[in-house]
Amino acid sequence: MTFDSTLYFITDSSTVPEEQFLPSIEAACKGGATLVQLREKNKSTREYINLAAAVHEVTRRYNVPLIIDDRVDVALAVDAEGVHVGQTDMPVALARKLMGPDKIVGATTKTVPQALEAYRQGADYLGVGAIYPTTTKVVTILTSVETLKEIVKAVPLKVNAIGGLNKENIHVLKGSGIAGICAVSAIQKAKDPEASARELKDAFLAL
Ligand code: TZP
Ligand code: MG
Repeated sequence: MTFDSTLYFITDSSTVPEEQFLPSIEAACKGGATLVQLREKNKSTREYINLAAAVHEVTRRYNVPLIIDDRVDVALAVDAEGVHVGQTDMPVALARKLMGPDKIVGATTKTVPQALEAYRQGADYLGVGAIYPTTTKVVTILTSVETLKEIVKAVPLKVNAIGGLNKENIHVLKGSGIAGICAVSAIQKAKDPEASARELKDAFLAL
C-alpha cells in the first residue's frame, strides 16, 4: 500500500478526557496528519478493538491510513491499514505474513543492524528515536541524529524520526533524508491539535 509518512500522529488516549479523544484524532487529520497510529498499552483486547473500530471510522473519512501499535490481531479485526511492531513485539516477518503483502508494516529500530533486519523481514517504514527525551510513557533510549542519518542511507525504506519532536526543535533533522516525523505530545497534548498538526507539518516541510 502506498502511504505518506510526512506527519505521523501517534495517539495517547491517557492524556485527554475520553470525550476529546476521537475529536483530537479528527483534528489531527484536518490539520494534515498523513498517518495515524493508535497506541494503547493498558486496554483489554475488547477495549482495544472497540476503540480501533471507532478511530478507523474517523481516519477513513480523511483517507488517512490507520496503523495499530503492537497488535496484529487488533489490526486485522478492524481491517486497519497497518501495524507497527517494536523490537520486543512480534517479528516483522511474522507480522508481514499475517497482515499480507498489501498492508503497511512498520518497525521501531535504533541501530543500522536493526534497520537492515527489519528491511530484510519486510517492513515498509521505520520509526527511529527517541531523538529527544520524551514525556510520553515509553521505554526507550536516545538515538543520535547521526545514527538516524546512517539508517536512512542503509535502507531503501521510509524512515521517520520520533521522540520529543516539536516545531521548535525539528531543525536538527534538516538534511537527514527522513520521510517524515512522528509526534505524540506535540499534537495530543496541544490545546488546538488541528493547528499544532498543521504548524508541525509546515515546519517539517520547510526544513
Ligand atoms: N518511541 C520512541 S519515543 C516515543 C515512542 C513511542 C514517544 C514519542 O512521543 P512524543 O510525545 O512525541 O515525544
Ligand atoms: Mg510495541
